[in-house]
Amino acid sequence: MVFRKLPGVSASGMGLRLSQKFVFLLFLSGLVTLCFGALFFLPDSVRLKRIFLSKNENPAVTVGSESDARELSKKVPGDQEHQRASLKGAEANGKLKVSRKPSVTHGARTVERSVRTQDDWTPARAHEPAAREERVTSPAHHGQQNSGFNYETFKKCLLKAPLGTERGKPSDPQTLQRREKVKEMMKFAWDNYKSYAWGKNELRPLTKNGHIGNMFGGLRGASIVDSLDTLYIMGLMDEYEEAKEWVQNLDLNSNGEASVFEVNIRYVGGLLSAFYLTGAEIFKQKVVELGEKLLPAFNTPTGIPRGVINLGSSGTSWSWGWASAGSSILAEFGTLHLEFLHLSELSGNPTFTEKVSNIRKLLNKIEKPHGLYPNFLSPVSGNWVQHHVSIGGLGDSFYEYLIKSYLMSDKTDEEAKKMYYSAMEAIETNLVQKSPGGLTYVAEWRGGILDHKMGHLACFSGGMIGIGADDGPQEKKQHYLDLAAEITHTCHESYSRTATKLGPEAFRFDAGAEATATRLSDRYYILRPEVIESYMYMWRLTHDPKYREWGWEAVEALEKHCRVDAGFSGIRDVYASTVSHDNMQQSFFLSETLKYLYLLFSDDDLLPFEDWVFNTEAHPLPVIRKSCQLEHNTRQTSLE
Ligand code: DMJ
Repeated sequence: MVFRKLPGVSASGMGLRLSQKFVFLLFLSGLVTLCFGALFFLPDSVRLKRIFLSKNENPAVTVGSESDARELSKKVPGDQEHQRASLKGAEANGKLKVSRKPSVTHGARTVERSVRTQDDWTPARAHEPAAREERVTSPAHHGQQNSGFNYETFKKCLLKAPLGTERGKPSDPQTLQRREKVKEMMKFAWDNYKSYAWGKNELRPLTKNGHIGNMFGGLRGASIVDSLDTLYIMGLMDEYEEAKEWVQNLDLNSNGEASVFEVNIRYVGGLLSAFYLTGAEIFKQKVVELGEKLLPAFNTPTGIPRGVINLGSSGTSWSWGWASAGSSILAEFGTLHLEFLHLSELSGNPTFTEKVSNIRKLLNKIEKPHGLYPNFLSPVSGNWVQHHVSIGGLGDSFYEYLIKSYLMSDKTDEEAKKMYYSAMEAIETNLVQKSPGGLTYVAEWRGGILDHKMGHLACFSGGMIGIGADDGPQEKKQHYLDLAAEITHTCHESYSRTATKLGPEAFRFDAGAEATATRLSDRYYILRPEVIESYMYMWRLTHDPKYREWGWEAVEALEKHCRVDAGFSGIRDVYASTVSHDNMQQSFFLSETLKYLYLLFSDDDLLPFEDWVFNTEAHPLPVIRKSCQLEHNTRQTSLE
């Protein structure tokens, strides 16, 4: 049929003019676009999205803002650790939303044996009957590639015995007594966890029960895995055996939503350390299996992992709902390098290394405002999402892992070294400040505007700058040591200016404040380690006795204010002499706070820095000496 066009008359015969028809069509198409678009913008469109989008499609970026997260996290101070500066891992009791976005697609240097050779190792261990070392049996676990990793070779490539001559026993009686006290605290914390919360993630010491939370995606026993190496180095061998026994049945087939970062630093880090210290095959099997479950989080257009993953078979991953515009967090995706290199080492699977090398490559390439690394990056576009920079929460361990990657590579990873020292330059130029009272602090940066605040989390930086002092420009060595000492001093001030002698979550340097919390919401202390961590590093680097004294002040304060009938608890207000407890014994108290205190009161040969770097949860990981391992393997092959 042919329609004859009459001027001004609709061809359809509906009485509409051509222009009217055009407007009508325009309206219709607008309506359709609007309805379809609404699926993506309505706050709870998740289920619909799941219907309309396949897992391989890349949805629009998520919504959520940093300030939302801050507000929400303020409501749950000190309850759950996920959190850098109260923002990190902010599912806070399940109150923060996770944006359910389906994942998109997902030198060889000659080793100098300067101090003690490997041959000295065995006699050293003979003094330590308690430190049982377990033989590696089968080379490869089902489902794992044959890595060629050999535990005996690994040990030969260490420069010193991991536990020292006498497990780091200090010679002077007072230090020894203090160390014994710390060990007693660990046993007390452990025994209570065992009695009231066994198999749960943390102990609630007031109500005497366990806490599971939703940070680890259905994984259990965070306190057990986090404690393995602390128990072992303290010589609490019965307790270590109980923990190891439990790990035999650690169920990795959980289906929940986990923080990639938290699972990595606590579980992967804890299992790796336990394996390297003991050689027990079970830890290696578990850690490689768990590492593989984290891999789908990297299936994004850029390879920058998302923050949350379903550990079940779907491997779906999401961005945190609170992170700006579906972004990933610098301190989260920047804190995988050490563990992932070791996962490749143990499994023989290069994928782990490739994933983190790719993150490094992107960060190296991308333009940095004033040389600084903002905290939020889109895993879709690979661009910064906003310009908040911090060496505390959201940024912190990214910088830590740069210098530690260099150290862990036997000082061969030049790229990490370069990135670390340039970042330090930018931080010094833009963030490091001196208060009117003469305290050095590291402020935060919000698109060029300084926020004169330092979080407890940022206090790890004293130690980090200290260990990095040696390998930077030689003319800056003393400068970095001084800066490290000044920051550690400021962090100590934040403790000594409170009624409890424990430090607040954040302290400020404005409106007349000098290292004190001005907001009620910043006054809590959740058994965090960062200040003590810096004491430990500064002690090893300088042997200035003040660091041990400061550590002892912290022990006394913990005993007085945090120890309760059934464990240790965080407190809600460090400025109140009558404390109110938060009823949570965080797993990092066992893995970090008590371990750093124990090391502070030990000789330097317990986990010597020449051989070990600590991951951000204080799990020691050995320096990888490729050339040494190669040399031994070649020798071995030629003997066969
Ligand atoms: C720990 O889980 C780690 O140190 C992490 O890097 C920061 N937060 C806690 C301790 O405060």
